Amino acid sequence: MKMLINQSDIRSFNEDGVVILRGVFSEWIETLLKGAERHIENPSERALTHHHEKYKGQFLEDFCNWRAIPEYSDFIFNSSLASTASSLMKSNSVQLFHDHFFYKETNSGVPTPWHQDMPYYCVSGQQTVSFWLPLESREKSVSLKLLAGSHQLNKEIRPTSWASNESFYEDSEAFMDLPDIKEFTTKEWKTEPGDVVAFNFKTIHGANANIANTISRTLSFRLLGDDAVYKQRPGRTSPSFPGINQKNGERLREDWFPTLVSK
Ligand SMILES: O=C(O)CCC(=O)C(=O)O
Repeated sequence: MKMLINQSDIRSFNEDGVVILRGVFSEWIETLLKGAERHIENPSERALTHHHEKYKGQFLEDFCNWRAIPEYSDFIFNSSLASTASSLMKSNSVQLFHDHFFYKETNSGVPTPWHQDMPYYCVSGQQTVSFWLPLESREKSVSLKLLAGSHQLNKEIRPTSWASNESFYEDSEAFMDLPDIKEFTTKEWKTEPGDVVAFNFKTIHGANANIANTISRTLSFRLLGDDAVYKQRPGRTSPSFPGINQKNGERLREDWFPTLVSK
């Protein structure tokens, strides 16, 4: 398979916790758009919507739909997603964690707050990667923004509910507050369909609100490497996996989280 990334991309991903890869999934955009259209017509019962009182549009997010949307599973199993993840994470194995869809209607006005993904998840480990794939051209001001090096903080950031800003778990002592974002270099790019922003689950990131007259659809595919294992959190995770029935330190069950690469 054609190598889509180079050593400098791998270095940036590991040092900064984020790298942009230009045009690597261009040939999959038509398929993913078809999937996103199917998805928006049939959101799952896990979908959440967010509104801003001053704006008309809504922001919908939905999780774990790769089994229901054939275009997503085609992409996951047949594109270079998994081999790219293996190179970036320097991992012999790659396991699918889940997909996450972000659909922002025109003038939805709801920002994605600064956060780390990891503390919302039932996993721990260093070898993790999310691929944030915008399906339309995105100006820098409405693209993803990430804090370089924040994946190396030695405590996780306290997760909060995006709707109420309340702490997600009762045992919130295990977490730290969001650090001063001015102490980090912010990475953000104008993006085109086919580009992907790859980042570690611990990299702090957020996005400005869509106040434009254009819709914004993005898919994030979350993948796990060799050292990623199950972690019991002090409450319900997001996404939640009811009935997962796993113990701390176990590799995630293969029947729910298929292995995509195993060297
Ligand atoms: O696109 C967004 O608004 C947020 C994306 C995000 O938080 C993620 O992919 O983890």
